[in-house]
Formats: sequence, structure tokens, C-alpha cells
Amino acid sequence: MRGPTGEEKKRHDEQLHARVVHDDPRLDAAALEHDRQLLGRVWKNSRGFIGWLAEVDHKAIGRRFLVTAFLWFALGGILAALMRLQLSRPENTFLGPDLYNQVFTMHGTTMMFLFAVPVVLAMGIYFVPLMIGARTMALPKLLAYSYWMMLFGGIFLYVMFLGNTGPDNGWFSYPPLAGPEFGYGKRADVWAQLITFSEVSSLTTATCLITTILKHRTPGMSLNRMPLFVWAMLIVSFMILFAMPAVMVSSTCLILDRLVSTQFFNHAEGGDALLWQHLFWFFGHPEVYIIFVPALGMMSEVIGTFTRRPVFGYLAMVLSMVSTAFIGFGVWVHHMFATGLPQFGQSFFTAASIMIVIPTAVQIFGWIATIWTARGLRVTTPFLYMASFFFIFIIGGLTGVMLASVPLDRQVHDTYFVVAHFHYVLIGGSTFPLLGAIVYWFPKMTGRLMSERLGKASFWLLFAGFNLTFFPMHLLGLYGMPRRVYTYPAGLGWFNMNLLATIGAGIIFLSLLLYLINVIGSARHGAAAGDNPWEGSTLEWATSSPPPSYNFHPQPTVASREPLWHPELTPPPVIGLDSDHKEVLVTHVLDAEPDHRYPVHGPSLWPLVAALATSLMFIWSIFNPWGTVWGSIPILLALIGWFWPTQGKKKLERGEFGTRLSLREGLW
Ligand code: HEM
Ligand SMILES: [Cu+2]
Repeated sequence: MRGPTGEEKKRHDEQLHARVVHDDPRLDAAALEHDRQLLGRVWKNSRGFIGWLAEVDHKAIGRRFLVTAFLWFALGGILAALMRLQLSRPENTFLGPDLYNQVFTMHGTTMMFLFAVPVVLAMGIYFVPLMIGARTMALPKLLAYSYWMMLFGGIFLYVMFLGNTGPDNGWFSYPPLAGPEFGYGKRADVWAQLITFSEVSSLTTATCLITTILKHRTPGMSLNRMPLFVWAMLIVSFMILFAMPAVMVSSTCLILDRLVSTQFFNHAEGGDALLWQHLFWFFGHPEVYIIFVPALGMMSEVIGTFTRRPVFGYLAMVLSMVSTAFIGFGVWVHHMFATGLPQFGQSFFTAASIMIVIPTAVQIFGWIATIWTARGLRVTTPFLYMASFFFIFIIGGLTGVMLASVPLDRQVHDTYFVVAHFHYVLIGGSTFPLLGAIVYWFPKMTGRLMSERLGKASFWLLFAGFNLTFFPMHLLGLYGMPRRVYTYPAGLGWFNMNLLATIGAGIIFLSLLLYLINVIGSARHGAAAGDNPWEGSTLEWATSSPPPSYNFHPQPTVASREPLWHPELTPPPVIGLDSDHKEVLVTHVLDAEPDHRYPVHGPSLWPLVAALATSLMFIWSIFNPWGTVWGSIPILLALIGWFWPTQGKKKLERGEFGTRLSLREGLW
């Protein structure tokens, strides 16, 4: 994978240096300023309400994705608070059993499908193009479509919930409970169709990310010079492509069973309820890595910056993320140990589940080595969030290893031990790093720094509140309290721990409120950040904060992994891209050598129209099978509009290139 690194690459870069004329007239201050003005006009964000609807800029979409995902997080959090209130004392009647079922299902579904995955994708959408020195994201219209699908899916779920049709079979919706026999009304269908919404959204974003990372990296950024966060997003995007279809297919089969009496999951008619569990968890386990791997990338970026040294063992870090992704597809049966599978299968999946500790340990030791050899460690708020990973995620990881052993799993299956375990891994392994990463990148997004004092206060509150909420759940599980029960009798010894957990949830609420106040206050009055407030090493810090709509001009190129720490190695920037229309540079997959220029389209209303048409079809088809047929017609029309050839735009073909500029010499 290292390709022609080392000496060879250095020589190659030096040759390029040698050939390039630094004093190209296109690089003097006046010419650059003139170009920037042109670019500002060509790439400007559209104005007005219609303009807002038609926006395709990756930074605008990334911000929207982020804000919307946090909106769902707030709703999911309110539901969690309701559950904690209900469970704070025995025989409470605040939420009845039916509502409680809906609330925990909505909570889990919201957090997994509408918050945890969209929010990491949002970070990728905003930062990947900046980190690889690109003017924009590939396939911008598809990206906008992805956002609308996520938004409409969430609205659909919550409207149904408010109409007392919220799903109530848990976030994994097992048949036969969710099947036609026991799943009354439209509840299970609402869940199943939300899955389709959110997976369409994730799949399209993953496509955009993969294309961007493989084809838009700035010259010089060979695969082995990519920032670790970009690696993480590339790996996660491939995981999404392989994992999500399994759950889309199975949730569609569930709808078919319920709507037109197919028998996919009905044992009596030759189907198999366990088929659901296999398909769901073939997606479901990779899903937690889809949530977790981007956090690994964020950890590496933040730790590298605040220790002022490159993260230890780049190659090992990349390979361990890749192997986490691979092994993550081979462990799904550990969610099914209680179904009575053959012993050999159980042993195999125990071994595989324990094996996945190895790549994670490689990561953790890599970071420890980085911190150990820091060149001036700075304990800032983002660093604290990352450091807490070592405590929280490792506890979650250790209970995970415990759960991988079948005898223990049988004991605590479906108890609060499991609830404690997965909140430690999910919140410790993704939400903490995410909150830290937002503090870290906030100055880039807004031009202002967040308050360190408020930041540290809300961090410590969250840390305390989190442990107070979830640590007692381990004990509750060991004492035998099952998950998904709306109440419990007095006298079982469960009251104290439950009360503690509820108090902890109150503290979490306060800490998040403080975080929000910090975000809003700092966005208005925070200290001005400058381009690179933390002295980071990667390209997103090379442009202004917030970045202009075209990201960079001139587009920087790189000759090392930490371009901003090695100014002496900085090769000359890209020149030769047109400034009078939207255009990006496409480069080669492995070594990012310049290949050709490509026109970019948008803004456009078609993504919105297509998303509305798709939503109509999705919702219609859970009520009437013909909805699939008639509902496809508006989608077809929207796609015709989307792909209608546009006239008057310059189309640059590869063949034209030589005449316009000489690729090798002109671009560098
Ligand atoms: C913010 C603080 C949070 C609190 C206080 C909280 C609380 C809870 C509680 C009490 C349950 C168990 C309900 C039951 O079994 O009766 C639960 C379930 C769950 N939570 Fe959370 N949670 C929080 C955040 C999160 C986050 C951030 C995620 C995901 C990223 C998450 C994912 C889940 C899932 C998947 C379930 C399982 C739902 C099911 O059983 O179907 N939670 N949560
Ligand atoms: Cu798993």
C-alpha cells in the first residue's frame, strides 16, 4: 500500500519542484485577487429561500446535516429522559407500557439511524474536501439529495410517532413480534420504512465520499499521505456500501410479509424468523463500527495536533482501521447466542468477536505512544474529550469481551448489563470524540473559538453524568433487571441504582445544555480564531476560517503527510483551473497525479424534487402495494429533470486538454 514512497517519492517531488516556475504570472498577488473575486462570484452560495432549497455546496450541506442530526439527538435525548423519569422509582405510572415500548424504540432508532450515522457523515461532508485540498465534493447534487432523504425520513418517523403510530418493537424490530401476526397497525412498517429512508441517505453520501476521496485529492496527496480522518471516512463509506443493503432488503421483506402476505419470516410457511436476525445483525454489527471508525479518525487528528507530532505508526493505524472494518463483518452472530445455534458456530463467533480487540488495541497503543512522545502536550477541551475515550470506551470494550463469551452472555442477555455495555461503547466510542471534534473544528466552521472555560465545565459534567447514569446499569443487569421493561416492583433492590441513573441523566442534560450555550455564544462572541488556531498540520487549516465557497485559491498541493508542519516541502500550488466557471481537478486514485478538469453543476432544485418523489413512493408503499408502481412515476420524472443535459456550460473532455494547458507543467 505504501507504493513508491520514501526516496523515490521524494525525488519525484523534487523533480516537480525543479520543473515548476514559482513566479508564474498567475500567482502574483493581483492575479490571485482577481481570480478570487471571479471564483467568489461563480461559486457563491445561492440566496433567498429558493436558493437555500437548491444549495449543493458541501459546507452548507454538511452544516445542515450536522444541525439536523443534533436536532434528532435532542429528540432522542428527550425520549431517554422520559424513560429515566419513568424508571426512577418502582411502580411508576408516568409512562404506560404501550408508550414505553414506543419510547425506547424511538430512542434507539433515532440515536442509531438519525443521529449517530448522519452526524459522522456530516463531519466527513464538511471536512473531507477541505482536508484533501479539493474545491468541492464530487456529485454535489447527490449529496443534497442525501440530506433531504435524511430530513424527510426523520420527519416521517416523528409525525407518525405523534400520531400514535410510533414503532414499538425495539430498534431491531424482530419478527414474529414485528410480523403480521403480532405487530398491529402500521407501527412496524413505519420503522421498516424509516430504515429505507436513512439507508438511501447513507448510501448516497457514502458514494459521494468515496468518489471525492479517490478522485479529488490534490496533487501530491497519494493514498499514503491522506490524513487519518480521511482514511476513516473512506473505510466507513465502503462499510456502508456493504452493510446497509442487508437491512434494506430485510426491512423490505418485512413490509412485504405484512402487506402482501409473503412468508419470509414465518416459520409455519417455510420462512424463518432467524433469517431476520442474521440479515439485521449482518448490518447491525458493522453499523456500530460505522459509528465508531470515524471517531478513530477524529481521535487521531486531535491527538496529533495537541501533541504536536504525527500520530505514531501511520501504517499500523490505517491497517488496523481496515481490519476492524473487515472483522466487523464476521462477528454478527454474537447478538444471537441466545437463539440456540450449533456449538461450533458459537465458538467461531466468540473467537472472532474477541479477535477484534487486536486492531482496536493497536490504535490505542498508537495514541498512547503519540501522547508519550508529545512535543509539548496541550490539554485543551478537544483533547479532554479524546482522552476520556481511553476510560469510557475501554470499559465498554471490556464488557464487550465479556459478552462475547457465551455462558456469560446467556446470563445477562437482554438485561441492563447489555444496555450499560452498548452505551459505553456508543457514547464513549463515538459521542465523546464527536463532541471533542466539534470543539476542535468549530473555529474552522465559524471563524471563532469556543470558550475553553465553558467547554471544560461541560466536559467534566458530561463525564460525571455519563458514568453516574450508565455505570449502575452494569450492576442492575447483574442483579437481573431486564431491559425494555416499563417498570419494576419495589423490593427487588433495583430502586437505588435506578435513581442514581436518573440523577446522572439529569447531569448529562445540564452538560449538553452548557455545550449548546457554548456553541451559540461562541458563534456570536467567541474570540477570533484565524486560519490555524491550534497549529494543525492538515490542509483544512490552510484556508481561511470559515472557508470561502470555493475552499482554496490557489489550490495547495502537498509533499508530506503534515503539509502545514513542513512549509519547506510545500510544492507550488495548482494553477490552470478556470476561475470563470465551476470546475474541479480530477486526479489519479493511488498517487493523486493530475488527470483532467471537470465541470461542477448546481445549485439545483432537482435533488429536492427527487427526494420528495422518493418519499412519496416510500410512504405510499407501506399502505398500498401499488404505491410502489404509481409512486415510481414521479421519481422517474424527477430523474429525467435531474439528468436533462444542460446547455451553455463548458464541457471539458479529456481530449481537449492538451490544447488548453499542458497537464504536467501547466498545473503545477
Ligand atoms: C444521552 C443520554 C442517553 C440516555 C440517558 C439513554 C438511556 C437509555 C435507556 C434508559 C435505554 C433502555 C431502555 C430500556 O431498555 O428499557 C436506552 C436504550 C438504547 N439507547 Fe440510549 N440513552 C442515551 C443516549 C444514547 C445514544 C447517544 C445512543 C446511540 C448512539 C443510544 C442508543 C440506544 C439504543 C440502540 C438503545 C436500545 C433501544 C432498544 O432496546 O431497542 N442511546 N437508552
Ligand atoms: Cu455486535
